[in-house]
Formats: sequence, C-alpha cells, structure tokens
Amino acid sequence: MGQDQPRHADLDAVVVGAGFAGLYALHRLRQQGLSARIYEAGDDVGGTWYWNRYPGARCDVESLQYSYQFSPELEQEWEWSERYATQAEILAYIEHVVERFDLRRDIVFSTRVTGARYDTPAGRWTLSTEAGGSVSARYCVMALGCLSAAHLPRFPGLETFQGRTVHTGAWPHEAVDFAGQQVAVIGTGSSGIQCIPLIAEQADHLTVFQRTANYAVPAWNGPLSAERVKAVKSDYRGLRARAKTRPTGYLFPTNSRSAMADTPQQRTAVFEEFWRNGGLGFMAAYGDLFTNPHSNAAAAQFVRGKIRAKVDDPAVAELLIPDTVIGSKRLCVESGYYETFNRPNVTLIDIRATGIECVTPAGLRVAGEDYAFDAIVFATGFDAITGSLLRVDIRGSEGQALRDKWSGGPRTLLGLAAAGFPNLFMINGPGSPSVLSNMVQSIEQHVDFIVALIAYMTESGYATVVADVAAEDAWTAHNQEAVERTLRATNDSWYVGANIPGRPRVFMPYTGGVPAYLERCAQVVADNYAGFTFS
Ligand code: NA7
Repeated sequence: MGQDQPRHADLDAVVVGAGFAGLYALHRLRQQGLSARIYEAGDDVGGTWYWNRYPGARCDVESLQYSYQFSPELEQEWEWSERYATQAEILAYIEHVVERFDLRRDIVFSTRVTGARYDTPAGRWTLSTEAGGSVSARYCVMALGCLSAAHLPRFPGLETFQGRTVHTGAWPHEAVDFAGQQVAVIGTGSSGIQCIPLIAEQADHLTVFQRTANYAVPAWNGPLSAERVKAVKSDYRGLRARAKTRPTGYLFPTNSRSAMADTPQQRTAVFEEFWRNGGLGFMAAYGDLFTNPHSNAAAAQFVRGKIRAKVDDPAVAELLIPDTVIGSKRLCVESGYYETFNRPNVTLIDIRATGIECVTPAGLRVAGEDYAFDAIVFATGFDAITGSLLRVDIRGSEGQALRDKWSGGPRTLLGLAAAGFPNLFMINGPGSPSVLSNMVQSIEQHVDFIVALIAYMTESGYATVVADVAAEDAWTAHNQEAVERTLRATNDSWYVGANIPGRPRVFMPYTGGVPAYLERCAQVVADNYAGFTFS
C-alpha cells in the first residue's frame, strides 16, 4: 500500500494477515456482504506456513483435523497424503482454498501494517504501513498468528558473522544447501527438533547448542491409508462435532483415569500404548497428567527411559533428558531426533549454564571456546501469542497504546476483544484456547463469533462495540484461576513469555479447554453479548 496503492477508505473491514485466520475472515466477511480486504506482510498467502519452510517443518496436529471445516465440499475433495502434513502440503492446501473461494483479489501483499489507530469521532480504524500508506475501515480484524513474530535473541557479535544465518521462522524460499558444511543449530524446541535430523543428513558436521532439553514423543508419521481417509470422510461432521467435546478441540484416544489409580506395571503398559500411538495425544494417557504432579512425574519418568534407550552415549542421553514437568513446555513431536545424536557427524553442546557467549566472524564462542561454522541456524522460537500484536502500534479510543495496556500481561475478553479498543477483534488472541487447541478449528470459531457479532450490530443499528472493563477483568482473572489448577505454568516457556526479555510472566492461552470456552461464548451470545457495550 505504497504511493501506487489505492486508498480503501470505504472498507467495512480490514483484516491483517493472510494465514488460515485472515483468509477465513475475508471469506466470511464477504459472505456477510461487507467490503473487506487483507493486508499481508509476506509476498503470498499462508502465514505461519508461508514463513516456516525449514527442512522437516510439519504440523503436530494430524492433517485430517488440521484443516477447515466450513466447507464440506472442500473437506471431501482435498486429499492429505500423510498423517502429519508437511509445511509444503499445508501451504498447497491454503493456496487451493484461496483459489477455490476466489480470495486473492482482496489481498494486498508485501505490505506490513505497523500501526492501527481508532478515530473515535469517525468510528473507524486507520491502519498505517511500513511503506507509509494507510487504509481505514469500520472494523479491524487482527489475524496475526500466535507463532509468527520470529524471535532472534540479541547475541553479541551477530552482525560480524561471515557465514550464513537463517531463522527457522523466516526460512528462505529457495532450498538452503548445507552439503559439505559445518553447521550450528541453536535451539531445541519443536522447530529445532524437526530440522536437526534433516540438517544432520546434509551437513558435513552439525553442532547442536541446547539450553534446555525438551520432551519429544514419536510422530510415527507415514502415508494415510485409503481406509482411514474413507472412514473420516464418511463422517467428517461427526468427527468435527466429537472434536469440539475435547479439551484440545481435536480427537485422539484418551483415558480419563488417574495415573495414581494404577500400579507401576499397569502405568507402563498404558504409557506404552499411548507412546505407540504417538504425537501430542501421549499426554492423554491419563486424565490427570496436567494436574497431578505424581501422575505427571510418572509420565516424565517413562519418557526419560525412552530417550535413554534411543541414545547410544549415556552422557549425551543424560543431556537430552529434561528434568521438568512434562507438558509445561509444549510437547514436541519427533521423527528420528534422538537417534540423530548417534551419528558420528553430530555433536551436542550443553549451554544451560553458560549460554552463547557471542557470535564471532568465524562462528560461535561458548564458555571461552571457539567453534567455526559455515552456517548458523537459529531455531530460537517466537515472541508468541502477543508478539505479533504488540509489534503493531495499536491505539484505542482514547489514544491509549495496547502495549501500555498489556504492560503487566495481556487483558482480553474471550481472547478476541479488548476494553478501550472498539471494533477491533483478535483471532486466537491471548485468553483463548488458541495454541492449546486445534488452531484451525479455533480460528473458524472466532471468525464465526465475530461475523455473527457484526451481523447482530447491523440488525440492531449499532456502529460500535467494545469490551467492558469489568467483563475483561473477570475473564482475565478466570484465565489465571484456570491455569493455577494445572501444572502448565510451572516452567519457563513461550506460553508465559519467559523466552522474551522483559515480558511479564503471564500464562497466555486459555487452559479451561475448548468445551468450556465454547460454552462461555455461547452464553455471551445468548445474553445478547453480555460483556460488550454497543453504541
Ligand atoms: P521454542 O519452542 O520457543 O524453542 C526455542 C529454542 O531456542 C529453545 O530450545 C530455547 O531454549 C532456545 N533459545 C531461545 N533463545 C535462546 C538463547 N538466547 N540462547 C540459546 N538458546 C535459546 O520455539 P520453536 O520454534 O522450536 O517452537 C515454537 C512452537 O512452534 C512449538 O512449540 C510448536 O507449537 C510450533 P530455552 O528452552 O528457552 O532454554
């Protein structure tokens, strides 16, 4: 939206971001008869799946569920090839959706929105862009993604490095060739755990710098069988409805018993069964793994044993074994990760006590020792959940900054609206199930809620809607109560913003589960949008 871009002063709604959330928002707003347009920083659609192109990038929710459900025809016609879809396949799916629903004509690419200001007398949002352009609309939908603001720590000397640097969350579009190279990976979260096995296959030598060991369970990924696809497609509506009854909003086998109700032998058998099933569903092996420290410890012990068995060198195995509450950081889903450390061309360096001292022109210095590299891969994560929102200078009805409002942690109503910020909606914002749920399902639910709210306003002749302070306070307090009933906030993680210097430590996603969240949303609607004020 530079000089050559038209001003769209007559828009009803402006949507920021062309990932799963923004695209569905555009589709639904259009269906509602509103003029809407997406502004997207990237050169194309896909959001998270546009940026995260690192080798091994996959979704950790199964492909048959990590997909839109608004169109039964789309559900039937799209063919997923594997249990967990690759980044490339998810991006192809998103591109297909864009063409099928003719969304591209209302997307402005390569345009980063840097500011959003509410003009109270006009009752409109004006968004400004990096290139100096602006656009105004009555409604503003922030569809910025929870894991989209890549975090590159300020390592001293970073700019002096003579080799290549890449961040997993902003991977180049052309393939990066590590053949014959000395490569470093910093970070062993999901992104590191996914890319390390593939980089190890290519590089002459790979050195992994690990600050904190993470728990990872096997994906057991593979091609989807025709029978499984047929079974799902013959009752997709049933699957989607059943998924909504689960805390995570997606289906996998569960066991509601307490781990403490079983003998150690029985527990091992149950953990083994869930381990064999693989993926994030491991944490459903018992009903109390997120709440009972003894049950959690039993699960952690089981996984530690599995890691020990996979890694040949006992000293390396011990470094790879976490000592924390399992699930307090996001569980990782792996394919050949631990075995990678049995390769002769892979070295693990523990930086827990020392950190990275600095980047040098030739490589990295750690604990006074210099390591030479041709390339450094930063798998250092994201300024999660609030980062993408706070990077935009968002100003509310009194000119107040969202950054100031959230200086002590995010405050929202239902994770989709904020007091003082009329007609502004967040998709999967802090205080909603978001990253603890099936993101695509939660996106559709948020967008449907917002579009219904706008329809209600149109029918009732209202021009503005804003969250009440009291309702926002109550929801924010409820979020904290909910997480205190769990073990989820017991660790430093991106869930609590601990990876970003200066962030207040607040658990950001809603931990009460999808069914409770849906019930709360339904109640708000039934009460004529109680907690919102219209004018
Ligand atoms: P994560 O899970 O935040 O992992 C980032 C990793 O980078 C983690 O191991 C961090 O160690 C490490 N890190 C971060 N900063 C530093 C510094 N300064 N020095 C050394 N190491 C550092 O991000 P991912 O991209 O892997 O995954 C994010 C989510 O995307 C994932 O959970 C899935 O939901 C998809 P730490 O643990 O902070 O000690």
